[in-house]
Amino acid sequence: MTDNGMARASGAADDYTSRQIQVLKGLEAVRKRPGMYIGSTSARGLHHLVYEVVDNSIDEAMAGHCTRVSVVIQAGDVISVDDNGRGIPVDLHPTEGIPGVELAMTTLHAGGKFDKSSYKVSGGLHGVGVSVVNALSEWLEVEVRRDGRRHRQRYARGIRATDLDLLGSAPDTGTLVTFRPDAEIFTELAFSFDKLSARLRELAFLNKGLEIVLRDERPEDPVEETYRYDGGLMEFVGYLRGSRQPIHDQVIWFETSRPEAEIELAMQYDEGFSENIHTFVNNIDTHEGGTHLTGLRAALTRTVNDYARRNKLFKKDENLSGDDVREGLTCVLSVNVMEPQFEGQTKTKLGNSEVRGAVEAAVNEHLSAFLEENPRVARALIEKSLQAQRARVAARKARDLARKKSGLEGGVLPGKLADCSIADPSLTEIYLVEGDSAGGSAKQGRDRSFQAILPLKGKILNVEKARIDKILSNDEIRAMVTAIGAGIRDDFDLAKARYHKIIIMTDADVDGAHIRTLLLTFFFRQMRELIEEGYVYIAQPPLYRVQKGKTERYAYSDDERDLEVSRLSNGNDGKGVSIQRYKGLGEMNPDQLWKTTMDPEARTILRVTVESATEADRIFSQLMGDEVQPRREFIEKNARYVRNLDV
Ligand code: 0RA
Repeated sequence: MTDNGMARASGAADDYTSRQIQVLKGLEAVRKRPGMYIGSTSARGLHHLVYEVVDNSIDEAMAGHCTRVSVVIQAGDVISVDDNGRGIPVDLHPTEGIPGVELAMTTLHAGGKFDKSSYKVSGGLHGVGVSVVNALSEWLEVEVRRDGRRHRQRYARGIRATDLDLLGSAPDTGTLVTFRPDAEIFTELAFSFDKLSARLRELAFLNKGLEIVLRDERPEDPVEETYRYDGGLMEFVGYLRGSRQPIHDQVIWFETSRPEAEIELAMQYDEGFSENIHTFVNNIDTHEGGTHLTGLRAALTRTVNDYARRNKLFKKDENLSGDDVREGLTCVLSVNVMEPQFEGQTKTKLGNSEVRGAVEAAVNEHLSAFLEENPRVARALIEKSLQAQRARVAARKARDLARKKSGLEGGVLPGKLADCSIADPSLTEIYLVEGDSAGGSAKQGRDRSFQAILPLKGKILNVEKARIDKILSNDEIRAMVTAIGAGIRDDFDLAKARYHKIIIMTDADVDGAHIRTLLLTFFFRQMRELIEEGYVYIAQPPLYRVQKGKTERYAYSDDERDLEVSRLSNGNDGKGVSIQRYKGLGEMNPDQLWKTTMDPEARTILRVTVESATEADRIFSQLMGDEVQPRREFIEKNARYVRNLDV
C-alpha cells in the first residue's frame, strides 16, 4: 500500500520488478564508483552531498516557488536541508506506479525535476541528482509537505526502507531531506561549518532575496547564520572588496536576459592593484573561466578605450591593455545558460561559444551607458588604468634592462639559488627558506639531485600593496620568479615551471607565519595556477627535540612532545629527558633539518589548496590590506599549526 491508500497500479507487477532491478543496478554503480558521481570520497565529496540537495531547493527558488532554505548540521554526522518550495510530488507516477518522490530518490538522473526546467545544471559534478546522495547515505529520510499533508519516506543506502507514510497535516509546503553519509563510503564524515558557510553565502549572493540559514547544532550553544542579500551581486562585490578603498561609491551593475543566456554583472574599482574577477555559470564557480569571461574581458577593454578616445582622455594614440583596465577591479559575472558545456581539467570552464558574444554585447552596452552617465567615475577609472599602464611600461623597461644581468625568464639563475642537478621538473622541488642561516643548513642537508634551495632574506614585499613595477624591482621576488622560471600574471606559463613542488619553509613563529602568508599572497596574485594545480606546499619543521641519552625524537606539537617525553622516560616522570624548543630553523643542523623536514620518506608537507577562490580573495585582501586587526588575529590563530591550509 502506498500512502494515498491505493494499491499499486494493477498490472504493474512486472514493471515493478524490472524497475527494482534497475534501481539496484543504479545504486550499485554509484556505490562502486562514488568518485564518478561526486568527485571524491574525502571531505570535498562529503560536502558535495549537501550542495547537491541544496541545489534542488535553489532550483525551486529560481523557478520562483521557494524563498527560504535551511541547513542544519546535527550531532552524529547527520545533516538536513529544508525548504519552503512546492514539495516534491507525492502522487503516483503514471507509468512507474510509485510516488514521484520515491522515483526521484531512487532513480539515477531523475533528479528533482521531472520537467526539463530552464537552467538546470548539466554535466560536471553538479546536478547528478539527489538519488546519488541517497545511494551514498547510510540512511536518508525525506519529508514532503504538500496539499495540506505531511508525508515521509526512509531509505537505507539508497533502497526504500518504508512506504511513503502519511504523517498528518501540514500548514505549508516544502521538502525536508535529512541524511547520514555512509561511513563505508566516505573517509571523512565531519561536516565543516566554514566550508558550508562559504558555499551557502555564495549561493545567497547569487540568488538575490533568497534566505539561507545555516545552523550548527553540534556545539552546546548552537551557532546560526543567515545569509540573505537583496542586492545580489551588488552586495557580493562589496563583500569581496572588503577593506580595499573604492574609487567610486556606486557599484556598476546590470542584469539582462538574452536568448543565449541570462546575464548579471556587478563591478567596482578600488585603490588596490589586484584583479578580482569571479565568474559563475548556473551558480557554479567557473574557476577556469571560459567563453563568458572572454566576452567580459573583451568588452571591458574595448568599452573603456572607446570612451577614453571619444572623450579625449588620451594624449596621443594611447591604448589601454586588458591588464591595465582590470587593475583594482572587483567584479562578479553570473550567467545562466540552458545547456552549459563544462570543459577543462576540473570541468569549471564554460565552452558554449554563443555565450561569448552575448556577454560581450551586454557588457558593451551597459558599461558604455554607465560611463556616459557617470563621467566622473569614468575619468577616475581611466586615470587609474593609465597609471597602471605607466607602471607596466616602467616594469617592462626594468625587466628588459635586468634581463641582461639576471633575467626573469630563462637565462641566468639567481646567485643565491642552489639548484638541483636533475632537469626534469616533475621530479624536482625548490625550498623557499626563511633566512640565510637556515638556507645554509638546507643547502648542506638537502639531496642535491632533486632539491633546490633558495634562501629569502627577511620579509618579502607585500604584493597586495604594490604595483607591478615595484613588485618586479624587489630582489627576493625577482629571485623567486627567475628560479621558478614560469613568468608571472598574464605571462605565466605553468609548463615552464622548473619544479613541480614549491615548498615554503619558514620558522614556526609569528614572523614565519607572516612571511608564509606574504609568499602565499604573492603566488595567489601573480602565479595563481601554481596553487590551483597543487604545486605549492608548506614544510612542517618540528617544534621540539626530545632527547634522552643517545635517543632523540622530534615533536610537531605540544601533545606529541608530552607523549615522547613520557615514552622516553619510561617512569613517566620526565627524568633524564631534555627538551629543546626550536625557535627557528637556524637552530637545526643540516642533518636534523634533512631528517625532520626535507627527507621525502620522513617529512610531512602540506599542499596548499584553494577551496573557494572568492573566499581566498577576500582573506588575502583582508590579511594583506590596510586593516591591521584582522591580519593580526589570523596570523596569531594560524601561527603554529597550519594543519589544513584552505585558502
Ligand atoms: C518537481 C516538481 C515539483 C517540485 C519539485 C520537483 C521539487 C523538488 C525538490 C527537491 C528539493 N526541494 C524541492 N522542491 C520541489 C512541483 C510540481 C508542482 O507542484 O507543480
